[in-house]
Amino acid sequence: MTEKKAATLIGVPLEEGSGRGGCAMGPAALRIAGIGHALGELGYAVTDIGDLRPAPATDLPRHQNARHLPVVAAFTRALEDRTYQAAHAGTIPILLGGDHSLSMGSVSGMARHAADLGRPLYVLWLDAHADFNSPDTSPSGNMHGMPVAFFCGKAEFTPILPAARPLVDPAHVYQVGIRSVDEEERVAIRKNHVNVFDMRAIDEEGVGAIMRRIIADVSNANGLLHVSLDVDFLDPDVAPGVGTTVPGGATFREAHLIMEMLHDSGLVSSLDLVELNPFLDDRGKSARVMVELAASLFGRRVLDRPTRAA
Ligand code: EXY
Ligand code: MN
Ligand code: MN
Ligand code: MN
Repeated sequence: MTEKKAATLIGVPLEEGSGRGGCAMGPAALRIAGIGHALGELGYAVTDIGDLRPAPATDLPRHQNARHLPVVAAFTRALEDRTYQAAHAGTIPILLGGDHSLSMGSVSGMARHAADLGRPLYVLWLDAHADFNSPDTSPSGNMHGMPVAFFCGKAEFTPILPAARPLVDPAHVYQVGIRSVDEEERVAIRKNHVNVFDMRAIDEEGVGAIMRRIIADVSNANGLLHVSLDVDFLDPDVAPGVGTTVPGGATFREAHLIMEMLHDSGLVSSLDLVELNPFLDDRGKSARVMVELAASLFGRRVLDRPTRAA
C-alpha cells in the first residue's frame, strides 16, 4: 500500500516585516479561497495547525534598520522549528503568509531538515524582488526585503537563530521573475552567485526552458526544493492584492506552467505563499489565484499527458 501524501498548513499572520498592515489577514484569505479543500481533493491528508502567534522576542536589541526585529525574530524561531517538525514527520509544510520575512524561518527549518537527510536544499524564489538586503544595505528597514540574505548567512547582524544552523548555499537559490533590485542588492546577488532569471530572461527564453534547467540542476544533485511564491511575482493585473506591486510581472499562464512543471518534477518539499494583502485585493481575486497555483503545484491538471523525454 502506498502511503498517503500529507501536507501541513501553517498559518503565519505576520505583517511587521512589510511596511504596512494587511498581510496578517493573508492566512484567513487563503483558507477562505479553499487551500485546504483543494489539497484534500488532490489526495493529500491535510493537517491545518492554525495560526502561529509567538510573543515578541525579548532578548534582542532594537535595531534601527531592522524594523520590528523582535516580532520577526520570534516568528523566525517559531517557524524554523514548526517547518522542520512538519517536514521531519514526512509532510509537506505549506506556509500561509504573512509577509516574506517568514521565509527566514521556513527556509531555515527546511535547511535543517535537508542537513539531516544529507541532501542539499535548493530554493526557487518567485518574486519581483531579490530580497537580498541586510540591515546594512536596506533602503527601507523592512525585513521582508532581507530573507534570502538571512538564510544564506549573509545578513548575520544579530543572533536570531543558533550560529551553527545550516545555511543555504546562495548558488542553490534560483530567483525567477525579478524586476526590482536595489543597487547594493545587485552587487550582493552577483558576488554570491545567486542564479537570477529576471523578466527579460523570461521574455527571451520562456519559463519552460528556464524551469527545465532549474529542475535538472536540482534533480542531478538529489536536492530538496523549497518554493517561495510572492504574490508580486505575478503581474498586478493578475494579482493586485499585494503592497509591493511592480508592473511587467508574470502572466497567469507563465505561473501556471511553472507549477505544472514543478509538480511533474516530484522535487518540491515545501512551499511559502506570501505577501497576500487581502485589504488591497480585488474581491478575493489574488487569494484565488494563489490557491489555484498551489493546487497546480500539487497535482491539479487539466488532462493526463504522456511523459515527454527531456
Ligand atoms: N528592495 C526593497 C526593500 O528592501 O525595501 C523592497 C523589498 C520588497 C520585498 C517584497 C516582498 O518582496
Ligand atoms: Mn518577496
Ligand atoms: Mn516581492
Ligand atoms: Mn552544489
